[in-house]
Amino acid sequence: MASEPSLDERPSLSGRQSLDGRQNLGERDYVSAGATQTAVKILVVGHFAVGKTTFIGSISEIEPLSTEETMTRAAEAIDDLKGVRGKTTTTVAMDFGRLTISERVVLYLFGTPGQMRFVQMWEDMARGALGALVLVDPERLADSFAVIDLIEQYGLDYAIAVNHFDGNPERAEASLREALDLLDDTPVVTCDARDEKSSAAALTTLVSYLLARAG
Ligand SMILES: Nc1nc2c(ncn2[C@@H]2O[C@H](COP(=O)(O)OP(=O)(O)O)[C@@H](O)[C@H]2O)c(=O)[nH]1
Ligand SMILES: [Mg+2]
Repeated sequence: MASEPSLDERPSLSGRQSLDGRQNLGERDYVSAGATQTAVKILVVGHFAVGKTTFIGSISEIEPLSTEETMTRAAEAIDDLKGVRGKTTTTVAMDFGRLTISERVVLYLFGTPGQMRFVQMWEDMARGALGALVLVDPERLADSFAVIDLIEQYGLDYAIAVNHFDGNPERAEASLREALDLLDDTPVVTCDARDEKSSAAALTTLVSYLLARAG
């Protein structure tokens, strides 16, 4: 038996590209007959404009569901737009996507808004989640504190994905760990939320960590 295909070797799907170039993947593209699949719920969390919608959009094998709305003036007063590049929409509820990472494991991704006014949503979102990927903008680290507090409050294991925005200097992992007060074994990866492979690598790191912890 061949080993499981890596993310780079996913079956090519000639003729199945949709108009926007997104591949319309169906379960049969990945799953052999009789394979038992495990659905894993993963939260993709982070503060406003950290890249959650971008991340799920780049990686989802189904057309991601995203509830973006053009920001109203009212929301502008609430969401902190300082230092946020060209952002004209905000997620009013959540993003949803799916990623098959092996024949047996399918991730269901729930992008969960970090704005404090959505806190009541976390109760539902956290239920049944195996863990969370916390997207962090190294230039706005303080904005991640509340999100990490929430994740810890709900007892979810997590990994940090530092979303690398162009032009920003790399921040040394040690200083980032210290600033975010992370445990030694909490994984920290760098990613570009616009890039499918980079986002997939971040999720794979998280899932390996979660599965190792689940024993
Ligand atoms: N340069 C760069 N821009 C990004 C990256 N990720 C997201 N963006 C942009 O940052 C803005 C906020 O991203 P969005 O996904 O809407 O953030 P959300 O509020 O967390 O869902 C958008 O204009 C994105 O195009 C990234 O990795 N690099
Ligand atoms: Mg969003």
